[in-house]
Amino acid sequence: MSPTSTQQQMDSQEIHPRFGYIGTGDDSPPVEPDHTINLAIKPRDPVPIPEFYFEPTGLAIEPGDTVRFNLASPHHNVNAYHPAFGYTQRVPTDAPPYSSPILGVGEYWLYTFETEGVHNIMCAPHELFGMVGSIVVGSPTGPAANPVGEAPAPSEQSRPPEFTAGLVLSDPAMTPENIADQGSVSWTDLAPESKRPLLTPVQEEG
Ligand SMILES: [Cu+2]
Repeated sequence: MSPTSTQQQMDSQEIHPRFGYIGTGDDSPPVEPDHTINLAIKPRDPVPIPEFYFEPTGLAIEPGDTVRFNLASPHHNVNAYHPAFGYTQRVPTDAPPYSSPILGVGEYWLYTFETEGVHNIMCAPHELFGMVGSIVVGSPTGPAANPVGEAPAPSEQSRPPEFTAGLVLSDPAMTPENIADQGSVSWTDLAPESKRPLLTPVQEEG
């Protein structure tokens, strides 16, 4: 029985346009990355919900550049804001619905951004806590150049970045123009109000 083309592609040493490339610390990647983004967690006492974030949170790159997403802490993924996943279109309209699996500490994911324009990405487990990022590929254009909550309009099948995800992507430092100007925007460049958790844990009854 021959494997499916998807399996062949996932087994190969290529960076797949939908599935990227999953690596571990001691392998040799198929492509040397041009940029690195860390997937991080930082406690914030006394609030029980830590900060979940991409570092840098905003990054300007060129079409064809490869980004290495490093797992500095466990249980994250990288996911495009794509209608195929039920989100409003916040990657260029001709970008594939790309995503990584949930990864563990010591693993990394490589992705080559071929499509020019603004790519809003998120970590699916931690999106609503604000773990989102914006990668400006070549030019600050496309659907994600629109402010969160404006066009493209959500539908019944798609939702915009909500809760802290919406705050982070609306921070003044995270405009596509600022990311393009600065080249890189750190999580520490964002206002504290943009990081505040809007979801709270269930209180245990005494
Ligand atoms: Cu995460």
